[in-house]
Amino acid sequence: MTKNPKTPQELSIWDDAQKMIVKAKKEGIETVWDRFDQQTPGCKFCELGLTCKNCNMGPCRISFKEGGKMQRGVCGADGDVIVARNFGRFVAGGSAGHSDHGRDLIEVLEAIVEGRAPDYSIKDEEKLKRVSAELGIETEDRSTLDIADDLVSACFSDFGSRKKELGFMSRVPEKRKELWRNLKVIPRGIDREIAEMMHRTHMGCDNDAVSTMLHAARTALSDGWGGSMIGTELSDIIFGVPAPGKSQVNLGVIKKSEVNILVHGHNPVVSEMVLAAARDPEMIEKAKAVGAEGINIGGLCCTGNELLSRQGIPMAGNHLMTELAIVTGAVEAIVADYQCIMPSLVQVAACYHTRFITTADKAQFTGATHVSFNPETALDQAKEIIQMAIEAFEMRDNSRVEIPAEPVDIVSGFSNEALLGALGGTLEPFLDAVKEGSIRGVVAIVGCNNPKFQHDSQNVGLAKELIKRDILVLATGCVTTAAGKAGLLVPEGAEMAGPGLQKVCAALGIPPMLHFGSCVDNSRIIQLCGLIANALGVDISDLPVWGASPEWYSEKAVAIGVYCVASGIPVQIGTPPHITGSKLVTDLALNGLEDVFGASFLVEPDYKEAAALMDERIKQKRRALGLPE
Ligand code: XCC
Ligand code: SF4
Repeated sequence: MTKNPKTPQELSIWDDAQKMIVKAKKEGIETVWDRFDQQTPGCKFCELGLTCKNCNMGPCRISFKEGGKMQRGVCGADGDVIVARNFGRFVAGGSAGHSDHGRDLIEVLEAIVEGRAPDYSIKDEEKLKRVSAELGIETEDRSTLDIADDLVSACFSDFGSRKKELGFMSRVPEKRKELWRNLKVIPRGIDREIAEMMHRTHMGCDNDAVSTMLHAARTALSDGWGGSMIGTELSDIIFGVPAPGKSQVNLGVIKKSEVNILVHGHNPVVSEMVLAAARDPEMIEKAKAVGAEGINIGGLCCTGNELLSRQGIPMAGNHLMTELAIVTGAVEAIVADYQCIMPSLVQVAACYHTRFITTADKAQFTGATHVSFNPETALDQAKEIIQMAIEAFEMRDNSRVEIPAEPVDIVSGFSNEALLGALGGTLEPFLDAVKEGSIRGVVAIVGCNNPKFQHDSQNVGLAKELIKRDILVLATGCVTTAAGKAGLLVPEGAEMAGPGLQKVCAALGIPPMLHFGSCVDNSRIIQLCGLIANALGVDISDLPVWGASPEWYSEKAVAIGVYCVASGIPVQIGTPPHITGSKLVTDLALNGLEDVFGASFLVEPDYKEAAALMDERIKQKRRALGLPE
């Protein structure tokens, strides 16, 4: 039963989504929007962050007694402490997700070094050497595997407790590092900061909201400049550095005549191998033998972004499109690794011939087919998965197939290396464009969808508002598909940009919005900010840059937001996290952090307002740098 029925047009800005929402309804399939409606309104106490279940004297919930006095939990914790503890654990959850993903890449590199992963290799030796040298590893006259062996050790040791500072602190401008040292938030060990957050938020430990919030910053920094950065760099070393190339987006990338397999999740270790197996002539023959014209791999969410940026495979959809992709009736298999995979996909897949296949032992779904993916047997297991999809193709009910759109072209696969390449090997032309004002600033729009908003309305709306103002926009994560569908990821998209950005795009042949990869790849963007700050001899907080996540939903998105702010990059978000029950914590997030880190959060649900406020700050920053507004 729907309490507040909305039209498909109100739920998503996209035609392909709207058509599939109608089809789902007709076929009696429940979607994220139905469940969102059932769950609304959410619990007020939880929304404010004023509930605590951290011990068994509770659960407790805090409200204001008459006279405005704040109640306390059974242990005596007040609302500020409870909100900060909840937020701290939220950030720890997100940091753990990105960082554990990073660790999985180290394990694959280790297996390559030890000769246990015959299906993987080191694709980019040059990057291996470059990154290793940055981490202080000797690279002269040494074999690739010896260097890689040391890199494995260096990365693993960033997860532990033996270091005073993470390896990639070498990429952080000196001024920023000094600030972190003084505040005691310089990240020491990735697992350590996460574990310490769990410790601090146990009953009777860190009972000062500001102190907990500062550790939230340290935890998030260990993600951005640690776990995520390791994830990105090792993925580049193993699978190659992204370079610009053409691809396509929307549900139209699903092909009626082919065996369609959608990879979903985050870790390229699985999806890269599924792609390799799908390209195997023997598997293609098998697909043809059951009447298909071929095997088509499409991406969902961030593992899709990983494959898109390195291999140019098309994106079927972002977070809120994942159920709807199955509703096309033409998906033979969803191959999932971990994170952001709605449990409901098992039920939606069961309404069709679609096989829902999980691959990570740490992300199993009741009702799914589980293939315990192991780097040592990866290609064979990937072929086994393809085989299941081929068998499913024979069960497809073609009378239920509806592919609702023609795909839209995009250019994707930017990276710092690719950007520098496009600029002729130096940042100078880019800095010149910023100095003269043809690029007035840079905003990274990252992250998710959330049914609290009309799907992708904010992601696309904000991007368009910004490029109009000659602000270059970078996209990562689920924003990518939105940007692509809106025509913003092709050079012709520059028609929607202001005159300055238009000129730059024409000169370089680039789109006004650059796809920078998956969400762990936001580490590329903070690294780039560090490079620019160093080139200008300033701190990151002096730059005319922003992060934004208008439709964010996940713990990981908040971890990204916090590491950006702590790195000196202000962040716009469309909805607040569950902190508004504490005035102290909310004020800190919106204003106080400005004095601590030189950046803070802006909560603004209206993209036009958000763009105007962001522009205002970009002007201020330009003025302070002595640049024309
Ligand atoms: Fe998840 Fe990364 Fe958000 Fe998309 S953008 S909904 S976190 S898949 Ni990262
Ligand atoms: Fe309640 Fe304190 Fe226990 Fe939380 S830690 S549940 S506030 S008694």
